[in-house]
Amino acid sequence: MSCSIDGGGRGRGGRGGDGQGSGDGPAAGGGESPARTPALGRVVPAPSSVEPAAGVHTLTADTAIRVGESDDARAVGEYLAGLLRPSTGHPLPVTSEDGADGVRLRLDAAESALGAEGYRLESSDASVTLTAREPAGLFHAVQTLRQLLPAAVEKDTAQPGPWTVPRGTITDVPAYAYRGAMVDVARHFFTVEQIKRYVDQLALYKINKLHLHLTDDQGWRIAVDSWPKLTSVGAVTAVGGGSGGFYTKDDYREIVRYAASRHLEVIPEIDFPGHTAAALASYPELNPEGETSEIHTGVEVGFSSLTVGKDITYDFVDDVIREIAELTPGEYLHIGGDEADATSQEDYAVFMEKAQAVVAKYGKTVVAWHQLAGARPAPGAVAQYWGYDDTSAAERAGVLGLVGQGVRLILSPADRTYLDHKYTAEEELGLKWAGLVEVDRSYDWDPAAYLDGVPREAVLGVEAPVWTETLETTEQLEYMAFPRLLSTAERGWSSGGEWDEFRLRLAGQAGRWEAMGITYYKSPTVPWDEV
Ligand code: TNX
Repeated sequence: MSCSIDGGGRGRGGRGGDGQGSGDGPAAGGGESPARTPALGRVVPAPSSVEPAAGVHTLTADTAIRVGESDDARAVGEYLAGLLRPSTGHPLPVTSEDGADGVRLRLDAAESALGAEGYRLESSDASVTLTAREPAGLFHAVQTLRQLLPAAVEKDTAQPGPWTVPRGTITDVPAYAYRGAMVDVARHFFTVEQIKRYVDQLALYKINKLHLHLTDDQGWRIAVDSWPKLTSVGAVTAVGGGSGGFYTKDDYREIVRYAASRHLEVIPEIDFPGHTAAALASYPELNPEGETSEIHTGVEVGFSSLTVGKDITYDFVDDVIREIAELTPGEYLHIGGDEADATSQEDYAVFMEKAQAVVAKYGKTVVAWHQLAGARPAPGAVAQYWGYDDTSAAERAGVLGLVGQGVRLILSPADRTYLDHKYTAEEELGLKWAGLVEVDRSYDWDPAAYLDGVPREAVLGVEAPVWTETLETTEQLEYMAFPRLLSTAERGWSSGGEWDEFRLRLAGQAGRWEAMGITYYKSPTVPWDEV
C-alpha cells in the first residue's frame, strides 16, 4: 500500500482516521448521515495504491455512464447502471458518446501493467474514470466504486443521497490469480437463486472463482444424463434426512452464465473415490458385490469408496467427468480425493491416477484436495491445501512433495478460511474440528509464507469454503461468511496488511450489508460503524 488508509469514520475519535479523502461535500461530515462518503481507500480488499485528493465527485441526475464503442465496457456499464439506478433514482444512461464528464469506462490494451484483472480509478471534480486492460479489471473497478459511494447506494429503493465519491486515484492489481469461494451443496442443497445471491456478494469483494462441491455421501446434486439415477435416487435427501435437490443441466448452465457475468469462473467438484455413498446407493453395481447400500444422512466422513478394481467404476468416472467437463467453460475440474479412508493407499494411488487422466482427456486442469499427495500428480495438477496449525509434519511433507513435482496450491487453511467453523464456543452453527475461527484469526496468515518450504510462485491463490453440515438457509450461510469471507478475499487480492488496520475497513462494510439485507456476525473484534 503506498499510502495510509483512513480506516476510521469521520468524527469518530480514537480510530486514527483523519478523514483524508472524505472531502468537503455536504455528505462528508455527518457521522450519522446515511449518505456519508467513505474515505478513498476504505475498500475491501485493500487496493495496491491509494492517492487521495481533496473533495468529492458527485453523481447527479445528469451523470452519464460513458463506455465508448466496446461491448465489453458496455456490459460492465450496464451492470453498474443496474446497481446505481434504484437507490440514486438517477437515469444514468449508458452511452457510447465520448465526453469529459460522468462515469467513464475505458478498456485500453496498452495498459499492460494492469494485467488481466487490475484497474485504475480516477475521481475528479468532472468525472470518475475507470481504466483497465481487460473487462474483469473494469468489473473490479466498479466494485471499488460501489464501496466508495455511501452505503445506502446498495438499497433497492430511492434514497436521498447526495451520491459522492472521494477524489483521488486508486491503482490496483491482485496478488493472486485464484481467489475462490466454495459452497458445499451436497450436505444441504442450495438453489440456483441462492447461489446467484452469493455470487453477487462474492463479486463485491473481487472473488473470481466459485467452487461448487456437487457430490458427497449425503447427496448427488448435478444431473448426469448417462447415469440418471444419480439424481433420481442420489439427490432425494440431505444431512438430517431433509428433502435434498439437484441442478438440472440447464440450472447449472444458468449458474455458470450468471457467475461469468460477474467475472467468476465456476469450478465443479465431483468428489472421488470417497464421499460417494449417494452414488453407490444410486447404482449398486458400483459396490464390490453389486450390493445395495444407503445414502448417508449423518455427518460422519471416510466410510464410502468407489470400487477401484471394477471396470464399471471407470465407465462411471469417464461418463461423469465427460458430462461435467461439457458443462464447464472454465479451466478447472475438481475431483476431490479427500478423506478416502475406506480406500486402501494402493487403490487410492491407482484410482487418482486414472481419474486425473480422464480430466486431462476432456481438456481440463485437475484440482484435488491435498490428499493427492497419496498418488502421482498429473502434469499441471493443482492441489487444495486444507490443513491447519495441527496438521502433522508428515502430511505437510506430502504437500511439499507435490510442490516439488510442480503442483500449484490453492490455500484453504481450515483454521483461517473455513467459513463453516464456529466463531466462538457459544455459537450454535458450525463445526470446530480445526478450532474456533474468530474474525481476527481468519485474517491472521500470509499465503506467501504460510507453508514452510512452499515458495510464493507455487501458490495459485486462496479459497474460503463453506461446508454445510450445519447450514441450511441463506441467512445461516451469510452469517458464517460475513465478515470472514472478506479476510480470505483480502489475503488473495492484497499483499501484506495488518489486522488493526483491516478491521477498520471491515467496520465500514456493515452499512453495506444492512443495505443489502446480508446477515452477518457482529464480531466484538471489529469496531463496527454505527448503522
Ligand atoms: C473436512 S475439507 C472435509 C469435509 C467436511 C469438512 C467440515 C475436506 C476436504 N473435507 O468433508 O465437510 O471437513 O469442516
